[in-house]
Amino acid sequence: SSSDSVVTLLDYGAGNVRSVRNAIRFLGFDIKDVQTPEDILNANRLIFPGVGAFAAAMDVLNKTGMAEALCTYIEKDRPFLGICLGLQLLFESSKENGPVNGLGLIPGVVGRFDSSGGFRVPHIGWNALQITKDSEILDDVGNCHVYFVHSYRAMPSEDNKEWVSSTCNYGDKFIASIRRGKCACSSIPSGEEWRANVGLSVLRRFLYPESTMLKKPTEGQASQLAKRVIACLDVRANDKGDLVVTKGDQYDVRENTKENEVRNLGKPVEFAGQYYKDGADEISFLNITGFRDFPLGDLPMLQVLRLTSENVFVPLTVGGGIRDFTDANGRYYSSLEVASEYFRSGADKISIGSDAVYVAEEYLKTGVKTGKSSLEQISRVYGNQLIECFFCRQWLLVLILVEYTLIVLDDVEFKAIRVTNPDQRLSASAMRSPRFTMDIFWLLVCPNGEEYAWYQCTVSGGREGRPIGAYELAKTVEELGAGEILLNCIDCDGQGKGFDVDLIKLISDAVSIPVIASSGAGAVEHFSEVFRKTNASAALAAGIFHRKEVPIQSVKEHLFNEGIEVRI
Ligand code: 1PR
Repeated sequence: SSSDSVVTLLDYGAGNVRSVRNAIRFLGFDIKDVQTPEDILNANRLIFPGVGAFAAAMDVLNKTGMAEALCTYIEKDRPFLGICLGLQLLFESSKENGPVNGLGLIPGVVGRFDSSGGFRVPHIGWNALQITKDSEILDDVGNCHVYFVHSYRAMPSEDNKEWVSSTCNYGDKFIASIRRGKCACSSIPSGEEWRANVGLSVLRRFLYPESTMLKKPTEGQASQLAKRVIACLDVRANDKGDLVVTKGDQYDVRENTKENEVRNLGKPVEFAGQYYKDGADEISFLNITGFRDFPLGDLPMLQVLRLTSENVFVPLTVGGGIRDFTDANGRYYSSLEVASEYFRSGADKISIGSDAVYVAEEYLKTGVKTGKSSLEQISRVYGNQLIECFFCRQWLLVLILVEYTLIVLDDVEFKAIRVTNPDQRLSASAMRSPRFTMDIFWLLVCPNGEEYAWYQCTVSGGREGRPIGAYELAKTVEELGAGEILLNCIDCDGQGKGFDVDLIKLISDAVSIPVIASSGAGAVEHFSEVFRKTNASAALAAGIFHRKEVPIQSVKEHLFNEGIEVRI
């Protein structure tokens, strides 16, 4: 292909930049991967999707001589699009595991968000941009929500203001993108924007400089971090071995028929594609038999991820079976290897359920961080205690400075356990629940007048209760490196009577990382209720969408009309 239809891509292999490649090809360009510093110097247009730890990236760039070539290329004002870390590395240094020197082209130091103001770190979700100077490639993005996942950011200053083209507010007003001459660093909002041309328009504007603005975004559409509405797809093999979307009723996924077959709602890739089009802010796959199968052997699941990630451009979470594993041949696979395969297949976040409970129990027993647990292994590579991580999948986000925080979701299930007095509780989460005491159901099932409930963690898809409570688990996994908590409540799962607001409030008040409310959504009002009564950052639902009772857009319109910030 002529050099004019080639994009030189600097992908130094720190992670999956699949969506960048998909987008470049979608816009009609071929890709030439950088192999040597000369490839950088000879590029007609260079895109640098930065994924990975600041220090590790700089180490690769310095060792290969690419750091010097990059500086020369940018100083010659050649067309350059830095994405995420590709932007961050241009600054003087980063405090991530640092200080670590960057390329030093932009004055400023990248530092960690200050969570003291009650802002949950990592900053996850769809937030608003403030365009601060003319930057054609962002023309279609102003006033739109774009997705952020990060714990670090750089701040505008007198020394770097000539570079800054947009900012975003999250406690701090941080730099969201920069531009000088032909050097534009931002990330393109991916996800639905690709299809709705916002994300693609940014890349299109970079690759086709003579192109014009697609559409002026609606003024005032976005003002702050939006609450997220997440669609969840429980998947498992049915009795014929096909990987299908199913849905439990308090985790029971079998039909009440003579055959007692696994409930089969349809094909995972099709469901995910439809929910993406319907406006889901994220999509979660939960491989509900993963706890007993070997994920890396579950090729259909990996294939579902690969196919889905080609057409769904909102964050994809996958959970099920992520733990250390030894296969039938005695081959050992670490949880890091299992998670990495999910990432390479297209996942953006992973969710650890059962193993997180065992890990937390062990830590509570010994008080020792061995560094060998699934949470520690994975968060060390993709996110550490300070949650600096590199996101596996390159999110073309409108911004960013920051490390992507691999969100090691902790996906735990709880059952409410009734006790007659707090002394029986195994958990600080035992609580007098006005809802329970007022609940006729409670009185019927608790003839002995129990007044307290604690939330017991379960594993293996709710099949086994463990001697650890919700409160302890949440605090422990946050300490071990989880970046977000997906909170399932078996009692409410599939009931359609609303989220367990008591549980969600207990947990979202207990941790400083984002919490996703899950289980029980049955009406649009349940979403506004959980956001009003708890500090949940997102609400996840399955049955209400699968049963086509309420479209995702109706939930968002309801939230919007209730004055709750959502991405429309
Ligand atoms: O334990 O790390 O292998 O992960 C297994 C994952 O699969 C965990 O996230 C576990 O919660 C989930 N899981 C296991 N068994 C089931 C089951 O249903 N038999 N499903 C299961 C979890 C819950 C979702 C959703 C809400 C929404 N399904 O459907 O989280 O409950 O439901 P609703 O809106 O319909 O009420 P591991």
